[in-house]
Amino acid sequence: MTPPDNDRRAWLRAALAAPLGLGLAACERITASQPVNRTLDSGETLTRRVQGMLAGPRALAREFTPADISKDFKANGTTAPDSDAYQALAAGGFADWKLEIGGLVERPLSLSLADLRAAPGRSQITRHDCVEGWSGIAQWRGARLGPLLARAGLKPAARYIAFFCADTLELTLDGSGDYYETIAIADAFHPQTILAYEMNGAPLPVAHGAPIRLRLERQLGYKMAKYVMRIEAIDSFAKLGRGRGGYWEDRGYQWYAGI
Ligand SMILES: Nc1nc2c(c(=O)[nH]1)N[C@H]1C(S)=C(S)[C@@H](COP(=O)(O)O)O[C@H]1N2
Ligand SMILES: [Mo]
Repeated sequence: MTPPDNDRRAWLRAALAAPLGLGLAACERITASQPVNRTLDSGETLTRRVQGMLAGPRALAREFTPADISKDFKANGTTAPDSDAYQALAAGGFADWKLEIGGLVERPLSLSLADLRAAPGRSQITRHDCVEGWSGIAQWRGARLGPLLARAGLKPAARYIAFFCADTLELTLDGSGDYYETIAIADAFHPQTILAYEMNGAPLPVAHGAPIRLRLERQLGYKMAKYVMRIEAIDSFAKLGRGRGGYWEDRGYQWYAGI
């Protein structure tokens, strides 16, 4: 009989090989095809179960030291949203920017950058892994998402948190090219899940998502929405974008994307 420990490792290997091992195309391009998507989805459920089993929902992603910080952290996907509204906010140093937190909450919030800086925060040095195969280590400082959601008061029907961004990555007639992401409530309350307003000790640069970007440290890079303008608690993501839970998920990538 196989000892359970070996069994688990084999599972983990299979689960981890699935999302990264198929030679998926770059995040900037739209190429994933339907048959590939189905293969990926079976690995997805496995990754999620294995992550829950081995690590537990509260396990922390590895943190690094200042000496590990990457000299050259790649900026990927959108690096400068081109809408007039975003450009105007950026020109004003985001002084007029407000983060809306709404949807299935008792008390919708509208928060300035100063409000976020005053909220319970966290700083962490972590590794960002992009599905394309590159990674980078940086220090991120931001407001913890959990306490903000607690302040807003989630209604019982809330199952996911959705992030709506300022950028359109693919021009479409129906707006389904606007970047958005959704995550599970449990991951939103993970201690390392933050709305980062600083990278490596400086205000978050536009290329990396100013004024704030999500850091979800146990997931792949595409989950970490940059240029977040609005957050909503929702019960289903079926009606957002093309219904698969995120910009890249709508184009074939996995929803949970655990690493
Ligand atoms: N709004 C928005 N968020 C985004 C993207 C994007 O194009 N737009 N790209 C994603 C991808 S694929 C990755 S790898 C990371 C890149 O973050 P970086 O630019 O800080 O490296 O952001 C993710 N979040
Ligand atoms: Mo990515």
